[in-house]
Amino acid sequence: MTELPFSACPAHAMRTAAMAPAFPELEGRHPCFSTTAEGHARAARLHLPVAPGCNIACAFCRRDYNRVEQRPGVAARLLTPDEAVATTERARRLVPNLAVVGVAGPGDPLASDHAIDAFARIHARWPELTLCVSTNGLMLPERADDLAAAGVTTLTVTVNSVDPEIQAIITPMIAWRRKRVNGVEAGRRLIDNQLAGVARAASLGLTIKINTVLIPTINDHHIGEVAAAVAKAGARMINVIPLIPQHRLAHLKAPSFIERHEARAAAAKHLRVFTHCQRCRADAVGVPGLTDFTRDLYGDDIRAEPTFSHG
Ligand code: CLF
Ligand code: SF4
Repeated sequence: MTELPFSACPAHAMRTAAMAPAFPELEGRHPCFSTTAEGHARAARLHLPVAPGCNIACAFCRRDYNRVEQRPGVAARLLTPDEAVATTERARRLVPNLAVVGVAGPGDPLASDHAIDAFARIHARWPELTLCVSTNGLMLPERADDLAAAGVTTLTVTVNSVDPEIQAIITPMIAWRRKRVNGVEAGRRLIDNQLAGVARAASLGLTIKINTVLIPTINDHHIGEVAAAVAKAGARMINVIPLIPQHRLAHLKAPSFIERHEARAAAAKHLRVFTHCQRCRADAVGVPGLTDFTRDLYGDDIRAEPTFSHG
């Protein structure tokens, strides 16, 4: 197990510790739905990299298989649903405070059946584990019921814009009903599905967080509108994630401290803001930002495969 340097500054830790938990039933039981520093540090999560492909093309997404990079979209290897069950069994022995099993990539968990298959098997065997998924939301209206039936109770949807013109810059292309859709039409379809999917998942009782990638010059003036729209649809929290400039957005700067603060303040008018995000890998294991069991769990079993991801 590797101890990671704790990244929150003391002032931040004091401020968040002073606030009441957003979800008392999840506080200390789910690192990404705990809103106090103490609650965040208590429970570990296991990410199972079972999602092979993606159905949209985000301009900032560069998926990769390697052991070194700490960011979304990266995993050492892909797991089959069978391997995911065996990996969960090993992780339960290795990680004493394991409470959450999630799928957050490397591709989109709803672009194939792999994640839902893995969840159903894990839920049947260990119903006490909280199951968590992070998706781009394109397939959410169709798959929200399947997620709930498979035992998933916490959901993250990445919503980067609620304006199709802005979305067309961030995600210029999607695959919808076996056809490629481009530009503003793609943006409109993605946003409509995300909001309808959030509403459906909320009606099924899932607890929903939104991840919004803060992209300077593209959506930085628009974060409050995103937060207002997703709150209306049924989301309960938002996580504003600073862009990692790469792929087609490699020319942009990562948002500054002030830009991040302003975006979170705009979001906070509508939703509770999550501030402990560590931009995890798709195969991360441990408490985000505090402990890392990835090497203990996977050893040196690295397979170079084509790259897919979710961020
Ligand atoms: Fe994983 Fe995401 Fe579930 Fe957490 S991560 S699927 S909600 S169990 Fe958490 Fe990591 Fe940030 Fe994600 S710190 S990148 S928000
Ligand atoms: Fe797909 Fe996620 Fe990458 Fe976007 S960031 S292309 S949703 S894997």
